[in-house]
Amino acid sequence: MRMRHLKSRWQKLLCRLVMGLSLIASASAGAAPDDNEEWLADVHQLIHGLMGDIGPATADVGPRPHYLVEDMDDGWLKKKLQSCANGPFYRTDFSIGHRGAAMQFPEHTVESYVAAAKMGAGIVECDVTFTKDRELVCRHSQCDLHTTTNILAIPELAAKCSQPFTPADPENGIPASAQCCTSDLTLEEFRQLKGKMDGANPMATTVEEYMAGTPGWRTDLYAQNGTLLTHAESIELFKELGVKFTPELKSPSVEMPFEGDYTQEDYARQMIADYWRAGVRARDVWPQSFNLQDVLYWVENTPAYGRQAVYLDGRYSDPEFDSEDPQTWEPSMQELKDRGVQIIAPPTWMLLKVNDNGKIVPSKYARRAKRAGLDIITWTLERSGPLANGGGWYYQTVSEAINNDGDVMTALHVLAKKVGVIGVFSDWPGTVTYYANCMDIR
Ligand SMILES: [Ca+2]
Ligand SMILES: [Ca+2]
Repeated sequence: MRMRHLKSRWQKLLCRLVMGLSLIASASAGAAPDDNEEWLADVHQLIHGLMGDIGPATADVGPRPHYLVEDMDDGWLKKKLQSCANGPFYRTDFSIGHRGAAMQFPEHTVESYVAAAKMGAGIVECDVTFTKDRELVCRHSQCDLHTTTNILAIPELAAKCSQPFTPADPENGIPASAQCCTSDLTLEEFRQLKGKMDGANPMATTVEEYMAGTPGWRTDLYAQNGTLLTHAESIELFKELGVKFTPELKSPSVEMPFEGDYTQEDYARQMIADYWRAGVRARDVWPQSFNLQDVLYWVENTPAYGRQAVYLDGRYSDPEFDSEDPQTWEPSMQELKDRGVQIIAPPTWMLLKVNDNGKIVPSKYARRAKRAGLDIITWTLERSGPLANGGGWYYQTVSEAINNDGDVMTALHVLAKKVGVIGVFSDWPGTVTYYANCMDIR
């Protein structure tokens, strides 16, 4: 039975390879069959097809970083970065693929992850959530299937959504809506979905209009067949690519314990167990969560993996929070350190401010985190589209110093050299790889 199952999957894989697609999801069932040499050989062949000869020693950063460097304001940093136009470019752990390479590839798909690795991301992210049958899968949120996949276009699966598609009612000012969660589906049902660019059109009166929500500065060019995958499959894929791992335990959208007996701790433990099972060294894994309790759970119960656990700082959602006023940070940087947190990860804007001379410099938050001995990772570069109007949410503390696309490199330079972050998530890893390679940051 197992052989027949594998054989049919292998045939599917071959068929889709011919079509130029990528197929980790279809090559494995449930937990990745890491004892199966044939499966690994298939994966290896597939990666070779998508990656060519690109390995850790070379990265293909593509044209965008060169465009950004040319667009920079004049100065020594621009000259320095121009001097690196011919490389060499290579993989670096400083460059972290946020949801893969989500600027142009549908997030959390094989295609997006491979693109990230190809652009030199040394670490790639699977955001982790769970299905109805408690299988861990890569999605940014438990309930984003209606904006990140084609679920609404598949009537029998759309029928399982927590809330079906409801068209906009312009006369009464009511936007279109839907709510489709991984926990609405079994893994088998989840596997029938294809990834698309994240977005929805709130003015839509049809499903087709609703699904067409990609911002003009992204693209649907690579979004026709996004291959979804489980967390275990992402581990096998990343192993084959030779990249490291930064899974994020996403906050459940359903009440926990789920169905009465699946607790938050079960969920946090299950994510780590996938690495044990796959034989991944703890030092290659950076588990993340916005929930401090998850981070402390790993620190206390899975200490090898807790050592590099990343506390994602979402405290900005508290209106009292001020990245220039330590009195508003609770717990304090020192308290976090004392409780065993080693790495803190705020959004880029919390680490930056503009000084009296109009220059971007480290914020008080950044300086206090360093002083407490915390390492810092930050998110997310290349998620803001054109920067002519100040860059929006990710640049909110420095918008007065941001007025052209090349300013992303200036901000990145302050994060790297003045704040001293150890890694930067980006939606287009080539940009961070180019900078890091040029500055000899490993
Ligand atoms: Ca994430
Ligand atoms: Ca500028």
